Amino acid sequence: FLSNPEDIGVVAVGFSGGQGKAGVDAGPSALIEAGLLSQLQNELNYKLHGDDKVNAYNELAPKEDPPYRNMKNPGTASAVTQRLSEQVYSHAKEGRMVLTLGGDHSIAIGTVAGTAKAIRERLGREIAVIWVDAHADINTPETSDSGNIHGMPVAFATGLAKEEKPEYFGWLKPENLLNVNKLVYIGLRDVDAGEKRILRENGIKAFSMFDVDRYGIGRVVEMALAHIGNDTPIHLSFDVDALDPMWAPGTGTPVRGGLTLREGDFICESVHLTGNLVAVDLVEVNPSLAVDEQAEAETIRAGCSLIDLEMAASTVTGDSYPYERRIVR
Ligand code: 5AB
Ligand code: MN
Ligand code: MN
Ligand code: MN
Repeated sequence: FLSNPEDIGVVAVGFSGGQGKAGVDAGPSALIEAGLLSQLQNELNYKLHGDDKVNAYNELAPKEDPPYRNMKNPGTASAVTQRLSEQVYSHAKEGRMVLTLGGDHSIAIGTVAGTAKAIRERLGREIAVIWVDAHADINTPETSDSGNIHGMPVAFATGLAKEEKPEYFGWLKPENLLNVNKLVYIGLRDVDAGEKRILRENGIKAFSMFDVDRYGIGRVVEMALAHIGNDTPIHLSFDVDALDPMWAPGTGTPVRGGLTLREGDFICESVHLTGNLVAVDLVEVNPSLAVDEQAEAETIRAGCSLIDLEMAASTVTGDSYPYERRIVR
């Protein structure tokens, strides 16, 4: 079976060291206080595993963590993501769908590593990743201008960024890695020059906001799913900044011209409906960066809506599976 449809492993990650702005470590507690988990448990009848306590990963920061290969907080980010990868792995190994609440997007180095390994062991399969984001997050330490690791997780997750030293992501082994052919982006609109080169040279599939306008979100999701294959376990990594700042202003690197909340919801609902979803990350929710309380509440509400994993189409029409399913549970 792919995963027990009713079981979700929850990991809340209070970590902000992948970038420079304070407050993103408070994202998970804000989402949980707003009812994200109780909504899954009480209204949607999922069985939640793991603790709803937030892992205070910021506290793992050593006293000294000097830059390495241009990366900021490299030792902390490496230690945090390594630990996180083990938590995610143990949930996924049990057949639970893993829900990780961030935290900045550097944590996806750990979540993808954990799911990739667990799914290889449990199903003998490679995972696919759908990365929903305004940004490509595929800088290597050398192409990055900022040195912020939240702009690099895809490079590490795919092995495009390589490192031997275990204290600086050298703990990533082949079984933790994602095949670049199984990666697809939706929502891009702010991609660095070096990242564009990496995407082009590796033939990575990407649907930018231009494509969303051109084809509509329905066809974009269909094409994204067709690219990774109908029979592939999917890890969805959702950066809330993929949404237009109108819907999610409380985030560290907002970019105008983004997805509507409804388009974001549609992506989550569609991927869930495939029956192939094995993990979801929701990251970069930073309540303290919203201009006022209302903007803060909007951002949290948007996050809760993305994750309610309600099958809108099916509950209304009874038409459960508009997408072709090949993996038998
Ligand atoms: B996020 C930028 N490309 O590398 C960089 O929010 C931004 O996880 C990265 O998508 C944004 O610093 C990272 C300029
Ligand atoms: Mn982003
Ligand atoms: Mn991101
Ligand atoms: Mn929703």
